Amino acid sequence: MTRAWADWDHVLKIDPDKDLPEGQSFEDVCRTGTDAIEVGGTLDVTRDKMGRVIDACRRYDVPLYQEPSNPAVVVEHDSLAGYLVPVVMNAGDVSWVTGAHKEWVRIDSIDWNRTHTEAYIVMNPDASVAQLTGADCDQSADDVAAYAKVAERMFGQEIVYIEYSGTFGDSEKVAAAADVLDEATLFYGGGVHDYDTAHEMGRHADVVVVGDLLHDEGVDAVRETVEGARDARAATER
Ligand code: 1GP
Repeated sequence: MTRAWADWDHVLKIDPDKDLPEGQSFEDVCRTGTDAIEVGGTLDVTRDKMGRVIDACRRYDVPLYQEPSNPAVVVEHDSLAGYLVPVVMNAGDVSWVTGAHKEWVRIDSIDWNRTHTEAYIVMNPDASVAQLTGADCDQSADDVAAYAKVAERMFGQEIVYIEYSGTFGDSEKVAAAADVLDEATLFYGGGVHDYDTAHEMGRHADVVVVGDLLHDEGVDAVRETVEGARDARAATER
């Protein structure tokens, strides 16, 4: 089955705990040209905050996904295209591999057709996600490639996500993961802030994820990153 993300170049991640720049609306956000919106954050996220962002975005024509950081913030909403649930391959705390998931699956109402996982490789030790999950971020390009292969071949993951949240990462490590993946879609996120950074990571990753830029700089800056990711895809003809 072909998944929606096979055609994506760009994802915008909205942190429900952060505001939009003054004067900007969720309508502006949904018109940036991004292929999909993920609603999720690591800290201080509640179901209410999640719900508010989903409500504000749902009338526009962009697929909306929730990325829940734990089962307590999962929002059931018909307007969601689905749930992208993180699994952290290099977590020190096994809760982030199977523990939180084990609690979630006790709920009877899970819609498995709309529930998918993302195999994170967390690479920035200063990021909240690294600290929360106890991730070992000291990974060479070979290590990253090996984790990517484990995710795809042993754990059957359809999305491998190299996460440098808050800082721009090492494109050689992203390229190393891209080289070993066959079927899985490679996401890259972290520190993408303009056309050039989006283009650079978009040359290796299938999908460039942009987060903080929206809250810090706003929709025009995001639009530039959409162009960078698209042009990179066109140039590499993936
Ligand atoms: C965060 O990968 C995303 O989960 C995007 O990172 O906020 O650094 O853009 P930034």
